[in-house]
Amino acid sequence: MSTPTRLLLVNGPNLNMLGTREPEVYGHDTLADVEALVERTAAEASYEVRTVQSNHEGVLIDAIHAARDDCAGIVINPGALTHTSVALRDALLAAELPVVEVHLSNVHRREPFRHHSYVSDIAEVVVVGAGIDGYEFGVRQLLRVLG
Ligand code: DHK
Repeated sequence: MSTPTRLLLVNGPNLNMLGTREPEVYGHDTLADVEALVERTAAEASYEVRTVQSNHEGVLIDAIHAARDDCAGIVINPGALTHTSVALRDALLAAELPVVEVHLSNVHRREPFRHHSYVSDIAEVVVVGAGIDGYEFGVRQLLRVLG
């Protein structure tokens, strides 16, 4: 089977609130802005994007499992699940796809509980603190990894 020309963009809990949620931390751009930016960036390389945002861990896990069959890689901001979820980590491992982890804020400059990620050591690239631009960079890095 040929490699699919589709990426999965995963946004975790509370990221549906982008634009209104703590704008001093997460900025003024909305989730729709993030998704449009990712779609535009991927389209430059003729990749399409499937997007999922959920406040429910199982929905994200199901989407990651499904990506195994028809996506080439995953860009993920797991939100707070970054710091808590072995289940999400295991789903990413099960998908056997390259992963780029993105955080809008610089998690290392924030509370200590945000310093550990269950995803970073299984990600190809980790981008933190670049705001919405981090997603664009993350897509470009995923495309580089995919060759
Ligand atoms: C987003 C969240 O929702 C937080 O729980 C993480 C991350 C940081 C971000 O910076 O995008 O700790």
